[in-house]
Amino acid sequence: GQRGKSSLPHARERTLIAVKPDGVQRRLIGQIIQRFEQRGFKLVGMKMLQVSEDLLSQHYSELRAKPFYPSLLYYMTSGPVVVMVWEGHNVVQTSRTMVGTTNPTEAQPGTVRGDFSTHVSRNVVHASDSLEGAKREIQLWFQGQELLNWDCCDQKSISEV
Ligand code: IDP
Repeated sequence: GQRGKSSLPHARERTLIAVKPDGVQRRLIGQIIQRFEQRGFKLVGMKMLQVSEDLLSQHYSELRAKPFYPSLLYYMTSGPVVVMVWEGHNVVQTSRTMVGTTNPTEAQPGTVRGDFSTHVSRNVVHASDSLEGAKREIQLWFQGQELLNWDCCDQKSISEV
């Protein structure tokens, strides 16, 4: 019957969202979680941690040559971050839209960055930018057993898959 369809890959798409140290300092964790919950995504993993330089250098390996890389490392290790995995239909792309452009100067009001930030060096939140990136980042930040497969009681009202 229809029940088996809940395991279709696109309904199970996952992405990594992190509240960066500035977001934690500014007490924005709750508001950011609320946006993903109310959109209809499912939280399948979450933790607060002080990030190591080693993990960050892997997370931002593509940015190593950038002039802002040292200050990015300093900022991201300046305090705790809250890292989460969210699941749902098209969650990678939809999350990027919800988070807004990298540079808050261009971010639309209504997006996290457009509502809560003004400068690219303190843009509050991270969201994976592709399916492959999400897969890589989730494996980097989480152990398999830290991610939960659970059924949301309202799933059938949120998506037909
Ligand atoms: P993204 O976070 O929107 O995916 P990336 O280009 O992957 O954007 O950059 C990663 C992070 O590096 C940004 O979110 C921001 O915190 C920081 N960053 C990017 N460009 C600059 C810059 O020009 N100055 C300072 N920090 C930057």
